[in-house]
Amino acid sequence: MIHQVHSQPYAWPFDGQLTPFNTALVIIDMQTDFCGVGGYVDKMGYDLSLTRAPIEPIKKVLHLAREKGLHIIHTREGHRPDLSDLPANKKWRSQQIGAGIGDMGPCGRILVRGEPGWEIISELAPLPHEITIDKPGKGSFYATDLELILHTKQIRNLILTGITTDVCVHTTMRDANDRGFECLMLTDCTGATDYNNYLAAIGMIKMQGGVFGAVATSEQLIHCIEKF
Ligand code: C5J
Repeated sequence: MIHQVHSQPYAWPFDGQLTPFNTALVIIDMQTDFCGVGGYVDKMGYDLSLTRAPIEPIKKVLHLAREKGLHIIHTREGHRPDLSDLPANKKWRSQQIGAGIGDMGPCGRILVRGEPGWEIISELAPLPHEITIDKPGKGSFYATDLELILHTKQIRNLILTGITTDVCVHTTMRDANDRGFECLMLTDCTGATDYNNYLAAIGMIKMQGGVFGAVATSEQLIHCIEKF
């Protein structure tokens, strides 16, 4: 049976091969450091309402995805406590903007694994059987076992959500598309530190007939997977 989401610029997935077994909901970096008071994004001085906006829509999609048996994958950006996996230029850049990775902040050491700010927010906490990918970079494939897991579980379709749209979500989507995964980004389930960048990131996906995949609202996805 063919299932497709009424997405743009094409109905997703391209071939209608959408089942709970070949599809994962990927929730990227919904950590206090990116959307909580006192976290990394807050310390850099950005408006937290932009990165908090996707919390409720993701909650709704996550609830239904769990009910329908889709694969659920969470990611966390962060570094080892000894910072041995933190490139010097990333450390330098974060210090320039007043939120040095590894430095102490109101939520513990910024973007360091095991610290309170690095944890996924309680509203979207992973269940014990769900997969969590710890990544040192923006993309979810770089220096992780995500691709191995997707191939092992025969997952071909990725529904991308999380923060930030123009950085970690986009890097992951571009990388996934190059690897042959069929990607859908949910526009209300993602947010950026800059609203114009959020809009531009959505535009970039839709260009050239869907150069990195397709986009839809959570409602459009829900309408489709409710039928599973
Ligand atoms: C950033 C992310 N923006 N999760 N990380 O540094 O998008």
